[in-house]
Amino acid sequence: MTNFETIRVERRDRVAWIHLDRPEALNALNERLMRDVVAAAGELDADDGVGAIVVTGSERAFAAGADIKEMASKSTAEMRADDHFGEWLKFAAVRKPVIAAVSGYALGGGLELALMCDIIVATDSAKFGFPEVGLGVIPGIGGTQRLVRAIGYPKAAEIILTGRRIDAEEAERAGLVSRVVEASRLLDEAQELAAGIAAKPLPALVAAKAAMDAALELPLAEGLALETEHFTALFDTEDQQEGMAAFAEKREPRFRHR
Ligand code: DAK
Repeated sequence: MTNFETIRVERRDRVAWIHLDRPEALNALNERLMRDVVAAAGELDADDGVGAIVVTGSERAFAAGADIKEMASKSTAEMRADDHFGEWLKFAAVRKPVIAAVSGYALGGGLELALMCDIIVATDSAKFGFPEVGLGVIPGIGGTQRLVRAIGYPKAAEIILTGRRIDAEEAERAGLVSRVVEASRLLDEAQELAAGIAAKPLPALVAAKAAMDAALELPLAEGLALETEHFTALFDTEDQQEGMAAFAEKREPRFRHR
């Protein structure tokens, strides 16, 4: 694994952890951090020994947004020319399940990073929001698109247009967060959740994620056709044969993730 400046990568069995590690800036997403996260996620996605990835920050901040100081003096032409955040699309395209374990602030680009993950687990101290309009801009790493798809237009509109922060309880009610846990339990709960997922056959996980992604993009008939295609293709995998044989033989399956 490459050496990184702004993150730490850790492996626990089939679960890989990406710890955002810029404490001096509350994990604000500067260009270096983006490149580190995208490179690490790419390596872990390609590693057969990894079944799920968890992204987390510190107790105080998951990530407090894109790095305001880095972009403050840029012009429209400069922002357009360096496609500053285009790389994040590669993170969103990771094939394996990704969990965001959020404590503290997940604001702006930090919330957008969490929205690129499949599941968000949060502590009761978590605070989510899009402060961008108050900075004279709008969410620009997918926030306007993914929040609307995640929780529906009216609630997303209130969050984006007011810049108001919501707490973990409100985020869970809105359907943004799948579970809220005590601060001291966050890493253990995320590990248990990720390990439970990673123990499942990898081809099925990848197919399920691809099919769910299609639900956000395609008309229903096309999505259903794509689901059928993924479902059918799994019948040539060893894990499908093992999973169904184990069921019939009333024993635990031994998946080989292929
Ligand atoms: N950027 C840079 N530095 C940040 C930062 C950020 N987003 N957030 C915090 N920091 C730094 C602070 O400046 C401070 O540094 P020093 O002054 O000590 O050097 C340090 O982290 C600790 O922060 P505070 O002293 O402010 O800590 P507090 O507990 O008092 O407040 C806070 C925590 C999270 C409420 C506050 O730091 C805050 O409001 N932070 C900014 C939150 C925010 O507005 N986030 C949205 C950023 S805009 C793009 C697409 C998308 C975007 C950009 C470009 N393109 C397509 C190109 C996205 C934009 C955003 O995310």
